[in-house]
Amino acid sequence: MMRLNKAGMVFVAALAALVLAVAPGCRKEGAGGGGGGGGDCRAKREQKDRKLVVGFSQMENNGPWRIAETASMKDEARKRADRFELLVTDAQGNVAKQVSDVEDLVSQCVDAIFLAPREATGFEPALQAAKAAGIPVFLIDREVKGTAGQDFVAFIGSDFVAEGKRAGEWLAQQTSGKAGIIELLGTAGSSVADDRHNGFVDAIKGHPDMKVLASQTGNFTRAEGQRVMENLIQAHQKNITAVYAHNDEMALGAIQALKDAGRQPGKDVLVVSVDGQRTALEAIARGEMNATVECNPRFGPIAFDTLEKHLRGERLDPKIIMTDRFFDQSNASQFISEAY
Ligand code: GYE
Repeated sequence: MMRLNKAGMVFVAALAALVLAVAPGCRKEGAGGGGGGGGDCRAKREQKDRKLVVGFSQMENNGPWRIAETASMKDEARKRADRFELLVTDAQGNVAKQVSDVEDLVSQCVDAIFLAPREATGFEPALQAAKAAGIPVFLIDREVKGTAGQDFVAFIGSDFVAEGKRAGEWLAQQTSGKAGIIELLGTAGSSVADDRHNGFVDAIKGHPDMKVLASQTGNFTRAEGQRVMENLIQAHQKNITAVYAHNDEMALGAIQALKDAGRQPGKDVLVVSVDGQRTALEAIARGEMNATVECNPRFGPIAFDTLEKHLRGERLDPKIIMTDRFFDQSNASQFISEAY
């Protein structure tokens, strides 16, 4: 063991004090406020032959669409398990929790983050922390306010305005431009709800006899869709001849409310929505629902392909748009077996 005289011991103590004083400052700088230690991240990134750790911040796992999305991300990570490890967080429908989930992933020094953001605003501090730590963030399925290539790398998802437009055009055609419509909106503050509303309004604006009797949020859930629809049936009665729901879960809730009120959804009230989940395709096949614009939740393959392109230094489009199909009476039953 090394022996120290008194002067030597004083020197070692002073050195230790200096290291303690300086260390926290160094850490903050590297991690950009992530709290986990920039030094630590750098050390981790320099390790050779390691798997890349990727975070997936999911907003919630309610309903078939979200469950299918999370499963697709996990399946794809499993297929690429030689190179990637996936950490999944669930914000349980709470934006504040989702922001701190992303900040936690940053402080764990993950190599990349897939973010499925519940709402379009509120993520600025989390995105800044990721940027400062050099962690690329890919938005999947919903957008946030900000600029691709700056606040995040790219958005991967559907064209929601086009989805709303397709629903509106279909309804205009089916009703020869005459309908009393209930619109069930998605979560307030989500990019999807805004876009699906705007696309629909745009498609029906040339049809003065297509009247939106009420637009109310059902928060993308079946239970809220049903409850809101019950109230709107009371208020608008027989004037209702069509429902446009921003997702299948709300459409299925509305169908239940219509049946309970003695109406015939699919026949005296046309129902169109978005997603293409199995229970919606089954409702179309039964004739209780009329059509749904596909919005594919199976993001795993395209998300990881996009990440790999980015890691190879390839240039990415700011918006990577999925192609969606359309399901109605003519084809719904043939897609039931592959649906989620
Ligand atoms: O349509 C809905 C889900 O963000 C595109 O969110 C997604 C939407 C999807 O809750 O069912």
